[in-house]
Amino acid sequence: MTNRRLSNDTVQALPAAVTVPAYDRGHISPGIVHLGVGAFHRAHQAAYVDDCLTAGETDWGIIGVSLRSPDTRDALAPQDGLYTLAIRSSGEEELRVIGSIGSMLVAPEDPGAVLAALIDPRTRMVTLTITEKAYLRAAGGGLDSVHPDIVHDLANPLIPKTAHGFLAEALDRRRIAGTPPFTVLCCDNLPANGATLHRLLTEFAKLRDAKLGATGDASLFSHIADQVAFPSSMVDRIVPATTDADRTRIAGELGIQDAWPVMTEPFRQWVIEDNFPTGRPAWEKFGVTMVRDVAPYEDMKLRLLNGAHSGIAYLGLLSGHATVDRAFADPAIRQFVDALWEEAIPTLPRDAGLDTSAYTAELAERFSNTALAHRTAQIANDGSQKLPQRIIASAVECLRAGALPKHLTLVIAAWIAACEARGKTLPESHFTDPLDAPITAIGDRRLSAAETTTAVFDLAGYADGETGRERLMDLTAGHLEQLRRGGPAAAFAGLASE
Ligand code: CS2
Repeated sequence: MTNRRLSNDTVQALPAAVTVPAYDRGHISPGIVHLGVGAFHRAHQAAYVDDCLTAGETDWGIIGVSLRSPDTRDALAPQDGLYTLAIRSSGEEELRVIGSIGSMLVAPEDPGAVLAALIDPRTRMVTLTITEKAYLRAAGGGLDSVHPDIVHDLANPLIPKTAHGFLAEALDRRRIAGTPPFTVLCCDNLPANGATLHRLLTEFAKLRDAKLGATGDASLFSHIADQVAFPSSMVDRIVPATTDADRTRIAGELGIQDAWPVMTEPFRQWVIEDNFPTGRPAWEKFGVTMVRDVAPYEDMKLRLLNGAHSGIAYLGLLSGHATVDRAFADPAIRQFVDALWEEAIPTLPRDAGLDTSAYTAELAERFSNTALAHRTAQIANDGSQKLPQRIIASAVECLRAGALPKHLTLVIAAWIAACEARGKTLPESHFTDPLDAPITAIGDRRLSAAETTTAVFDLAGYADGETGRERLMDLTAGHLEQLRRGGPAAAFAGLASE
């Protein structure tokens, strides 16, 4: 196998079956700075933007920023930012080289360069996929103002570490320079993600104003509260982590090396609130749905897709299934997911025109895609940050409506049981969570199922202030007891006998 790498020089000589950028990359100017240039972004937004660049919208190139690790930049910089997107369905693979990421920056190496890109007047939009935990929400949902990185960024505004610190400093400098603010488009799996980020950033700006003594016209808080657009969006595409076997297979197909190809499914969806005062690409030409209100789509996706995903991940791990398709082919898990959907669907808005049966039928097909090998351990990461919007929210509403969220609460119990299984029946650190230290400390106390559940709910702030909280903890504790006694089989049997 050749050692030649994918790059601007080699891309035109790829086999004809591989789709390559059909535009002159030298004539693209950057209009978007993206924070969190991981695999999901490269399979989703970067592909939609690539469509727009192909259609001649040349001023929407992407500058990709990693807030933490240099890995993506190290893999893609020698490739001029090019990478292969492998679109896989059971039995077929389509390869497409994406050219929309023009350059990449690694924030910890050079925060000044990231700020320079953000304040460049050509940057009209900042998009984010930084994962749930990087929004640094405290258990109650507000900004975790005592988080060391927030404390750092308030003390050192010129060398920020967090997305909040970068956005605040850049918006302030643009305000002072008289440059219109960029639009901030959140693309993470959070409910009302634009409004949530807007709220967190205004909280950050308030603390920053207080520290800098900025009041009146100099207040960043008022500027962000009144002048900056934060459209919400629902993003969807399943993106399993790339393996070495994928790299070898793709190199074989291309005839040259690609250090970091991205794997994905044929399905893609993006629903965006149409609020872009500084302009946007004509995404709607490529299947993006531009709407006034994203909330119903977001809730449907978070509660049906992601909620089921978390259930499949934890129950799958406890049942010995390494991938989503294998877990979903297990009749007991399949039946569980159907029942979970039945519980969650009535919590969705009825008047928004959502077709939940078509949606769940399509999800069942997507979860059955054997070519993806989407690992249950990948989805299991960061459960404490994911369950509130995927499971707890629907469980609370289900109770409010007088129904019993038996299946939803089993997902919470399965998460706790999967955490307890690490280092025992599951490998140590098989998945991780920002609350790992306190979760492990709770496990080490060998408490009863009820005591453990209460300690975990308190720690993660689940259903805080909700009248149904005790009931949710009771249901969860009952499931946890069964899981500890006899694994998923006992928990499923318990559900059936109620
Ligand atoms: C998954 C999501 O890892 C996870 O938690 O549930 O990444 C999921 O694959 C995407 O949201 C699909 O759009």
